[in-house]
Amino acid sequence: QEYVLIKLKVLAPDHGQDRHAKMDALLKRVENEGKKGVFLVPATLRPETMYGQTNCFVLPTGEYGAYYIDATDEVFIMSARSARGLSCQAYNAASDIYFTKEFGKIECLETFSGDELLGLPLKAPNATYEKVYTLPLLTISMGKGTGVVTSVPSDAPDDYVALKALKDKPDFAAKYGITPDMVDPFEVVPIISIEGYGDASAVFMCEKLGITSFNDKVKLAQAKDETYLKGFTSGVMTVGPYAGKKVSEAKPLIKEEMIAANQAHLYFEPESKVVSRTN
Ligand code: ZZB
Repeated sequence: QEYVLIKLKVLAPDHGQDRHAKMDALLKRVENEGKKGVFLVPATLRPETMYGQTNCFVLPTGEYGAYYIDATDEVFIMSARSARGLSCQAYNAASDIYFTKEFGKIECLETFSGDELLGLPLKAPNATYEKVYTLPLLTISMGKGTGVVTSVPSDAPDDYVALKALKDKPDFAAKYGITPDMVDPFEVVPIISIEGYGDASAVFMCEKLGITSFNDKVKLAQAKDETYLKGFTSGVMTVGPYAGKKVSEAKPLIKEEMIAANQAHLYFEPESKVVSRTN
């Protein structure tokens, strides 16, 4: 499975939350050492949807690490499992450069619980919003991708349901230290138009199937499958430099551009069956 790692830059925590002490210290250390920044690195199959990002998700009880990437002189926040995977992969196959100096070895500078990453401000590449926040998502699998997920509620039904729950239930959000200003300003951004589904297919499908929560598992899976398929086969971009182009044509172009701009990298992992056996 080929994923695209998207680099969301961690900005200085701006809510005075005690749980951000470790991140504050890491950001200072990275700055003092002249390294190029700390990034949350969600794995996605839909790089063309990054215009619609409204937030990033982590699993509150998940375990994450801050890993030093020699190839870019940056620090990536991801699961230990995915960091190990990355340390075995080429950063640039053509020039034989690997992500880390030593094959299969990666330096962990700090560890974080998902909770310690919640409420962090981030700069997300291609996003319409200048700054987005890290929010909780309880259905994240730590055995897939990097354990970090970027949120596109216009085109991902899971993301729409999760963001809506945090907006509609301030008590639920408060339980995770999420304040209204981290969710309320972030409206769905329409980015892809699909005939018969409007310009925010995930919202359309959730409303059509009457999905109100994560308990509607079967319907959510159906909504996800249908938006995936329709988005790719008949979606047309409505934003960005490829507005008017079909998703199937724009996707590889946007992917290559993001990689060339150092906003994204390729990340490979074994097919899911193998992943679940080894985890
Ligand atoms: C942005 C995005 C925009 C995504 C969209 C989907 C959609 P798959 O097919 O099951 O491999 N994801 C990535 N890692 C995880 C994880 N550890 N736990 C839960 N979800 C994860 O799914 C890959 C997609 O699932 C990824 O692509 C990511 O969300 C999420 F408009 O990134 B995606 C209809 C889906 N649309």
